[in-house]
Amino acid sequence: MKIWLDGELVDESQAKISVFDHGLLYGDGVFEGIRFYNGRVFRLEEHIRRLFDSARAIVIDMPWTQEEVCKFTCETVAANGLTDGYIRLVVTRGAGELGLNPYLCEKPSMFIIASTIKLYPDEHYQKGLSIITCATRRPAPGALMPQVKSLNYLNNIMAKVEAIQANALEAIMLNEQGYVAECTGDNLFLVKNGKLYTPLISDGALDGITRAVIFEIADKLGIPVIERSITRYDVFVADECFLTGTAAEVIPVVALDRRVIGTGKPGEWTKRFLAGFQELATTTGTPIS
Ligand code: PXG
Repeated sequence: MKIWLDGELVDESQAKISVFDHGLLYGDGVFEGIRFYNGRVFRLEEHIRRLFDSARAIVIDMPWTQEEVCKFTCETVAANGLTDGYIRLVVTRGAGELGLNPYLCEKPSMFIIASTIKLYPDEHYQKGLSIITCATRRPAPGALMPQVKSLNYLNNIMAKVEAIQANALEAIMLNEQGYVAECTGDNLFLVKNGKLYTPLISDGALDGITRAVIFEIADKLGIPVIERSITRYDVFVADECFLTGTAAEVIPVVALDRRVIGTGKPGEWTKRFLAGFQELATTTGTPIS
């Protein structure tokens, strides 16, 4: 596998980062996860824009332009001869002295991995997921900005541990007020009485690219979208529930904390969103070469 690392395509065995990199020492960095389908990168510009916004928000000066990073991303996919898969783009603060001070790091590092990812077994895309509510809370937006896709994922990983230990594949994370924020790596949607609901970004959700794609599809399907605070009650009494994310794509949820949601089967709206997503993902995007 060829990895893009600081301007060069190198063999996987040569793709190394310093133990003094603050990305590793302090989780000081940002990342993106991007999918490509049929030789086209889905929503590439949006992902790169969000990467630059994340970097800006944590005071990392990107030494490349957004156009250059788009080009590097496509080159990495092409160098690995892939047509379908997942890109992991990581920007770290770079190597520096011990101690939190990011200004002592000389320059940021960036690497791009083009590979594959699978969050949930295939069968769950047809039959739906049974998820839990976990005790691990989302950090307050004033502690860790939810829009920033940072390298601080311990919070989500502890939530994932809870899910796995409870024999579930995913967990709903609440914020400190008890409102639903999102799942460990996906945004959440509900359908109730012909309307689509999703948590506010300010309740601790990532401003997901797939979330935005769902808004577009909702517009086409003529279903109103409402962003507002959501509680577990809303999930329990919803007609339908599904999760979205670049890695997860669109996946139905049929139970929360062992309580059946709606009919207990993926709902009709959910299926329409799944189909709408697949259509866009497989027919649009930036050509790799
Ligand atoms: N919430 C969180 C916390 C995420 O990390 C999403 C929502 C979905 O956002 P997008 O923009 O992808 O629709 C994410 C997505 C990985 C990995 O290993 C990355 C994510 C999720 C799971 C795995 O690269 N990020």
